[in-house]
Amino acid sequence: MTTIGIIGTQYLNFEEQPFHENQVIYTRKAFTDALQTTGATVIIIPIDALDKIPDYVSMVDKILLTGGEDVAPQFYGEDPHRLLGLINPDRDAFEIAVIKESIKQKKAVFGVCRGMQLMNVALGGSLYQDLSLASTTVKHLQAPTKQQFPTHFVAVDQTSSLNFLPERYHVNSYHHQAIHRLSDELSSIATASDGIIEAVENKNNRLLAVQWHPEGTWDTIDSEFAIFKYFVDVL
Ligand SMILES: [Mn+2]
Repeated sequence: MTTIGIIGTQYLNFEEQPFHENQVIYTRKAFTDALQTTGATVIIIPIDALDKIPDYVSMVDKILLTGGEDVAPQFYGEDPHRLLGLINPDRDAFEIAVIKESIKQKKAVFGVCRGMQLMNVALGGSLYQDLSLASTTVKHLQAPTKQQFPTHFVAVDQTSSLNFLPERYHVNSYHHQAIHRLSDELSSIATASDGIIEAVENKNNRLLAVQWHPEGTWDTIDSEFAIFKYFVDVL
């Protein structure tokens, strides 16, 4: 049995919360559905004091970092650009410490979207605060097009952990930020046609992350469910 800990997302702002104006900690059901379908046991870990992190990480076999807010640029030494979106520095600090503790305890970490960007920042990399600051014409923010529709291609490194995906692969895309300076501790293993990094890994430290949203397609596209299977069974 493999136990996966998902770091919970927070709704803190009244105007964006549908839960009777109560602040909540939550995760997308698609994540728990996909992971439970692999046979994994899943728990949601609330954001807490940093000194609790060794306990939380020790309770699980692997960690999932989900999507959400922009990573606060203070964590890579920049001021906020005017196109920066909503941030939650408490969540950033907690998840950055979770990544470092997971490496220390030799536990695997899988990041999705913001989770990939945060992994890069945690390991010394930086982000484009908005894709208009990068030279690209590919549409990486496909909303309002639904998540079950892949919209742009990526080239997958066939020597990487994601070699069970085809070299020319089609993914959905819901990001307005992207990796700028890649961490020395990560390798780019998938890129869009404009050069934007779409997946990273560190095999020695059991780190893997994708910029797209496999939880939006896991129940309709076999290769996307295979990413969750790889996370639970292999990573
Ligand atoms: Mn993209």
